[in-house]
Amino acid sequence: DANKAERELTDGFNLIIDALKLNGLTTIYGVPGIPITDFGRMAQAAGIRVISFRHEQNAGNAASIAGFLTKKPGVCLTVSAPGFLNGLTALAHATTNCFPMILISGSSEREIVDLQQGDYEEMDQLAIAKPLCKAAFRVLHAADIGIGLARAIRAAVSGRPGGVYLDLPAKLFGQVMDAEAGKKSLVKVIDAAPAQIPAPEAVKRALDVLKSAKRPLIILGKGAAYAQADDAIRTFVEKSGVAFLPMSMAKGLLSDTHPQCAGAARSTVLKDSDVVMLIGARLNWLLSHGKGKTWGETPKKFIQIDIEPKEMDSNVEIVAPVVGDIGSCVSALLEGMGANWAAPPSDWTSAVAKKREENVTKMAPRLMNNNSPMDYHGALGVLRTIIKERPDAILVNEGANTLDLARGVIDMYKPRKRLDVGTWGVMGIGMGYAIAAAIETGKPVLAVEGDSAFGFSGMEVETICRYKLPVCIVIFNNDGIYRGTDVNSVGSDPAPTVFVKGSRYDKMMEAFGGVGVNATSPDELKRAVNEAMDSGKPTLINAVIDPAAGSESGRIGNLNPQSVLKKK
Ligand code: OXT
Ligand code: ADP
Ligand code: MG
Repeated sequence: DANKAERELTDGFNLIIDALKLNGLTTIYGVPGIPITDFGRMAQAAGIRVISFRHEQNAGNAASIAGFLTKKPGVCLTVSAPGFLNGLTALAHATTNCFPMILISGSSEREIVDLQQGDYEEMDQLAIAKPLCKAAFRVLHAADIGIGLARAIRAAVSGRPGGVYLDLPAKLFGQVMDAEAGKKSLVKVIDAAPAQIPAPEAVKRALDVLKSAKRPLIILGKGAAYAQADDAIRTFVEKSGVAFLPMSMAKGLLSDTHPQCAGAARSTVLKDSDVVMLIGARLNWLLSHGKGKTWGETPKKFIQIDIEPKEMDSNVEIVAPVVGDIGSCVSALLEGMGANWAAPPSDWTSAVAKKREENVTKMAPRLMNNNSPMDYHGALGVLRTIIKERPDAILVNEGANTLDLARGVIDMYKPRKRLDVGTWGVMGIGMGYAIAAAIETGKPVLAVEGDSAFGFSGMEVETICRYKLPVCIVIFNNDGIYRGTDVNSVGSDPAPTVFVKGSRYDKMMEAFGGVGVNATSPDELKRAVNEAMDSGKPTLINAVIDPAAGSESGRIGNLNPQSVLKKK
């Protein structure tokens, strides 16, 4: 009757799996080891997709972007102390970027950790995670697993989304309880991210300010992309007739080729606009905090739509705050506009269009060169056409010059297709994002990577090959960070910004059975990328870029502190 007894019992392992499945969390990104190895095996056997990485930071980045793409928390699973800390960077990054994610980490025995008696991988993980994420919870009893996960899910996706830490001590996994009681203890979260309806007065105030504008501008941020209110946003922007500026990850929410898109007239619209409506974008460093030279002399009135009330007035006065979820807010605005909304003055819209055409025309010839070694524009011109022909593909992008120039050159046509370094400008998101994008969407992924940027997550090419993912990585190899030309004037060590010259990253891919290509001209690059996108085979293209082509820190060199004492 041992069998009968077993049938009537459940344990921590099974309850965690059941709780995840009950809530539709069917993919786990992680790295196995004590105390979670068996858990991963059992989860896989129970039908959960377990994607096993080479480093937790990449698994965590994958989980965070899965959250951004799906509005469900991405799940990352790590071992105690060092694995936890590796994942924690990604958790903090998710929180900073407002992506919903749950970092689940095994941990060592509380009794030993709290007395600091030197347990295996001892660390007070809950205390360390707390200041770096939106919420942190620990489950000590199997009967609380259901509630613990429910709290984690709600905390991650409701209000402003973010990262949540869930601490599961090793002992919990093996804890046994009555199966029936266990089943009853699970919680299927109802309405995890409730609609937050804006106040009618706030909507009216915003419309009044927008109506009064002579030179209005709408800025779309990645919060607007996350909201998945694509139709409402498109209708609102078109009905208003207002020029829109997409932040990097909001590109494609409306096509970059849309007649109202002011992406190619950025300086002009920031300087000369009089009313600016922010939709899911913060006035942080990426928008020069809403003041100073970038914003010109014209006095501004800001309207801001955001789910987080504390975001209002964070940098400058917001004359019309609209607090709520973007879907509800934009729908309410649309309704309030009525049937006869007047388009903005045509001198403004045509001034914006003129500036945009000037910049586009200026850039066009640079994109058509077939130089070898390549410069950024020659290589990006090719990739721009490939994305135009394959608008469903997902573009992952990191680096400095490789990032900034690709953002400007490569037009996006559909929402949530451009994934990049985000609010922190962090290197290392590349392979984690590429893997999760392929897993979550099933679409082909093109990862455009600086050679330095790639190095932060490069070992995951093995993961890409192992899971046979349709990921094509193009490394813009200019022999270094920003440029490959720096020299050390006093000794024989290389300068801190340069790498081994003439490296062949394509060989890394071949080591794991993927396709490696060395491309020295735009024509070769084009052929190789198209082949990869057609075949869906894991491919890495080493694109040889002129080491002198880049500039210091890409387009944000102004943020580097300067030494007045530096010898010339
Ligand atoms: O209007 P104007 O005339 O001004 O023109 C603008 C647009 O209107 C126009 N435009 C267009 N023209 C024509 N056609 C089209 N389609 C078009 N679209 C736009 O172009 C200009 C510019 O437009 P843009 O780009 O929109 O505007 P701007 O002014 O640049 O916008 C400002 C910003 C701030 C919003 C924007 O620049 C931005 O989003 N920047 C993000 C920058 C960022 O995050 N950078 C990454 C960090 S840099 C540094 O920190 C690096 N590190 C250190 C490090 C990091 N980050 N992380 C970790 C964990 N450790 C260390 C490292 C190590 S970068 C780096 C590696 C770099 O080396 P790599 O080898 O990887 O890369 P390479 O540089 O290639 O060697
Ligand atoms: P970007 O970097 O593209 O400018 P940010 O990350 O700075 O964008 O801003 C995103 C903003 O969107 C955050 O302030 C966040 O609170 C907000 N946000 C995220 N999701 C929603 C949503 N569903 N409804 C309303 N606001 C949201
Ligand atoms: Mg480089």
